[in-house]
Amino acid sequence: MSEYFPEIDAITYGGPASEDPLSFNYYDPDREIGSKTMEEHLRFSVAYWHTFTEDGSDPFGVGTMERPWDDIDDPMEKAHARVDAGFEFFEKLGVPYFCFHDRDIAPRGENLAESNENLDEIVDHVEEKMDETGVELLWGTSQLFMEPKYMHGAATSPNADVFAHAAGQVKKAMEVTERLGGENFVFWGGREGYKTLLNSDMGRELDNMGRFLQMAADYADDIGFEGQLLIEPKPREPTKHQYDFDAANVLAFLREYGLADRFALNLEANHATLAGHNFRHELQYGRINDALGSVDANQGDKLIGWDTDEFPTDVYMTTLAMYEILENGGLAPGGLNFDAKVRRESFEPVDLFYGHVSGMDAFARGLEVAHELREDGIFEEVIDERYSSYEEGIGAEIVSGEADFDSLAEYALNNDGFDLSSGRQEKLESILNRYILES
Ligand code: XUL
Ligand code: CO
Repeated sequence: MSEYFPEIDAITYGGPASEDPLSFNYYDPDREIGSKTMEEHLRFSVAYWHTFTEDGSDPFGVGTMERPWDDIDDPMEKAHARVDAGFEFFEKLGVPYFCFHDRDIAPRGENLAESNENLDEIVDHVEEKMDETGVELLWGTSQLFMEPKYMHGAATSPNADVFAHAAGQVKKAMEVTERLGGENFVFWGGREGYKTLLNSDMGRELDNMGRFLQMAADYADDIGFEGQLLIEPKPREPTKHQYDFDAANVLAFLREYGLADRFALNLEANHATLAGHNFRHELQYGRINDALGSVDANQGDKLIGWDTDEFPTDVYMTTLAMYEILENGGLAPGGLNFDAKVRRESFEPVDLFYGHVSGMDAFARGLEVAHELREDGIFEEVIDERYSSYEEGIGAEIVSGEADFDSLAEYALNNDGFDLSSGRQEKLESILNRYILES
């Protein structure tokens, strides 16, 4: 069988001093951090779409990528070549997982039946490669946004035939995810949202989205899919008002439709910043609501107003993300999926390796620092102290429910001193920098 990336050897750990950019400076899969190895903490996954089907086109230009399967014309033959190339890539990089959309691993056919046939043929091949390499499926998902039929949305389309078609597509994608032992199944809203209320019935669309997700959860039960069901929030893109705007909005939706026990969140860094939050905010919001399920690891560019899906290299961000993930007790059965693509100017196959190595190292370093910060109780101590007035006296009465407005007013009328303390933000930021740079 041909090798698709012959110029690349397996990427190994070289240590912080290694100057080889095709080695890891920090990611040492078997190294124990606390009670787990780095590999177990980080659960890295490669996104099939960005790595094997992305062509580098943007609204201003055509594709730029040079890929080893470019010369193959037949779409099924090309899909098979991508599977072989994909598993060679996963093995050389040393990632335990990958993620896919139904339509990125196999080409769509003339109709749903033909698309399903294509998918079955490619999934047979994927299954063989999974058995051969031991690489596993973190999650599968359905691509419900690319084809013209989904122009008005899928579950929220005003056209019931489109709703039905989307259901048929998701049913099949769930079946193949189950067959491949996928640990999660993701719903990203795609075009679920609207451009104008002049032609949209928001209430009806939300009800339909609730119905669709209920049917999906029921079907997961029917086929015995034990993986986690995940919703991936994202604001503003591609529609103006996306229904799954951010973590808080998705949780409100799930509660309204009685779905909160069935779905957790797949939180993406670039989606967080597009929603006007930083990544840590979204992760913590998910965590405190017992809904932090998995992560799409990437970063955006604040000078560009769209989803640039860059590889996550910002160690400040990865440190705080790993802090939340450790606070969450880890991500399993979720993981860190690189929903990230190389720039269209980085068109050579080797750039796919550089991108992933830099992202894996940034998260591995973030894990090391976050672990140290927690071991030393740096923030915990400050936060506990900051809220200590709720541990005794009137604060304890507020928390226990003993206090009411009468008793609080009575207390306030007789209390004219406030023992306020400094927030010490600057001191904490300086300690955080010291840990990132020195620990
Ligand atoms: C879109 C996005 C998707 C989902 C899966 O912005 O992030 O790739 O992760 O559909
Ligand atoms: Co994503």
